[in-house]
Amino acid sequence: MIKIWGRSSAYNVQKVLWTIGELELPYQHINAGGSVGGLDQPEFLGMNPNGRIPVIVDDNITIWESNSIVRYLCAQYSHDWLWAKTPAKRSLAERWMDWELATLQPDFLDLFWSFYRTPEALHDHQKIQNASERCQKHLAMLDAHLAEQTFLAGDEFSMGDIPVATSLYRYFEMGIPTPQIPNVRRWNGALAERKPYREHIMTPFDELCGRQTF
Ligand SMILES: N[C@@H](CCC(=O)N[C@@H](CS)C(=O)NCC(=O)O)C(=O)O
Repeated sequence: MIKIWGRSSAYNVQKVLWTIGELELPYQHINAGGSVGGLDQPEFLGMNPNGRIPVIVDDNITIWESNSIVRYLCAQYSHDWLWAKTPAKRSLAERWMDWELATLQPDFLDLFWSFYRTPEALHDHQKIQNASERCQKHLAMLDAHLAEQTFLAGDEFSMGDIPVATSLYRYFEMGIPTPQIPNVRRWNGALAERKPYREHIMTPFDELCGRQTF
């Protein structure tokens, strides 16, 4: 059975839980990180020398980096459903996973930390404004892409939807004004019809509000 380490309020852990839910895989969830800690323990560092969550163990393989775990699970268990068979078709999903990690996430995390995880009295309004504008630029591009197709990689749900949508749930729910992005909203609405998304992504994250540790 797959074992996954990581607190369920961590959005990188949520990507993996959502994927496991889509694939209906049995798993054991071990709480780690956050107020539970444990990431600096030798046993945990032996699995992930970065001391970060999520980590999974499946049979004799240990994997860290959330998007790599999502890729592994889809390749290993989705029987060509979430993991497209041809490299060309797969690249349509993979680019959005890499875009999430390299482009959206740095700016979104900047916004999330400066707006949501910093106590209001300590807000740096210029920093929030700058991060918000960078996110809006990314989302305008995403909205234009989704004007042309139902999901990120085409007309069907794929692994490419998981990382981006996981970040965006927080963007929409953290209480900051958001731009008009009707196609992104429509896509989000379609994802909210999926049970694993509702179970693992549409969950409260208020334990992180104003909290600058972990
Ligand atoms: N790029 C890594 C980032 C991992 C990461 O930064 N995880 C955060 C949670 S989202 C963490 O370990 N935080 C420490 C903690 O929760 O104690 C990934 O995608 O897996």
